[in-house]
Amino acid sequence: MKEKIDEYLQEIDSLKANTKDELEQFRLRFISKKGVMTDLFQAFKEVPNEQKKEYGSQLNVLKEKAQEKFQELIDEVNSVKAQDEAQSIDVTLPSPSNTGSIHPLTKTKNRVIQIFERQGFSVAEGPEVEDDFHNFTALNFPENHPAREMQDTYFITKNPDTLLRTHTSNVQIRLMEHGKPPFRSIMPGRVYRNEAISARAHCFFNQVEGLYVDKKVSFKDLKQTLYHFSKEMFGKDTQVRFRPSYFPFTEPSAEIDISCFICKGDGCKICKHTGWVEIGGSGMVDPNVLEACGIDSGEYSGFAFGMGIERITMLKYQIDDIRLFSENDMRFLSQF
Ligand code: 2NM
Repeated sequence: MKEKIDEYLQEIDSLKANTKDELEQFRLRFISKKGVMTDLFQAFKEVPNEQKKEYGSQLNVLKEKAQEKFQELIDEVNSVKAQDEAQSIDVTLPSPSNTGSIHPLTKTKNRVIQIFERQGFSVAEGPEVEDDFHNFTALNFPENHPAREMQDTYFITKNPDTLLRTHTSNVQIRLMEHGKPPFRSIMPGRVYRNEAISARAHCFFNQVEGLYVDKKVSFKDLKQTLYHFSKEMFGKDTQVRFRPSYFPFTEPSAEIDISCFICKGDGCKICKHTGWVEIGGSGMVDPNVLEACGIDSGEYSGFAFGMGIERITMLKYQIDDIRLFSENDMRFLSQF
């Protein structure tokens, strides 16, 4: 009997249980009425009286050990179960909302496209690697115009007739040289200029230009189109002002200013205390440009405009550094 008790004590000591099944097996063997303890107590009845005290206390030790161990095993199995539950995926939970967002420049571009599409414009695209004719010559840039020079334009070293476009006007030229008027399109896209990178300037940025060519298109049409755009983009109370300017490809030419929607004209940092902010340039397409594309400038006239998508986005969201758009910093991007 003593041997049996020692054997069971050792067995209990070394036993482990990770599952409910193993726990139940322990219970059946050492706790339940059909287990080994009942057999032992049965055998105890046969023990001679003078040995009862010794075996009795050993049996009680074994019984207590078994019950202690059983409680330990219950706690262990429960904690394994809790861990499993914590680690497993609950498919009924709502999905986490880190699904990305639309880039602020894309947001602005999409809104600009929407506003002009509602006024009858379609969207046109063209190459970013361009030749001199489509980027400069057809746009009435004189041979020695400063914008053509190395400090502004990225030329391909092996072939200076090939360059990275400095504006999206190359798309207007390609549209006009291959098609017939009327034309009513906007051209969004990336352009390149060899400028020092700072908070306000980058060597690549995005423009949206627009072109409307038909019989009897006038400056009045230009003004109405851009009035409507400005009110849709910046709010219905927005005032628009055209300021005389110069571009090689338009005559007359005008800068487009809108009333400052931050301070409503009172003066602030954004509008440098003038009450007005510049959003782009515009003008009537120079007859030389129409003729370079094979369009009769006696029969047709047109207006064109251009705006910086970064500039509009920076105004709209009050972003003070153009470099943020191309740094892919999630702390910036996730705000949109
Ligand atoms: C601007 C400002 C004014 C413009 C003109 C033309 C074209 F091809 F029709 F001559 N395209 N884009 C234009 C006019 C662009 O950007 C500030």
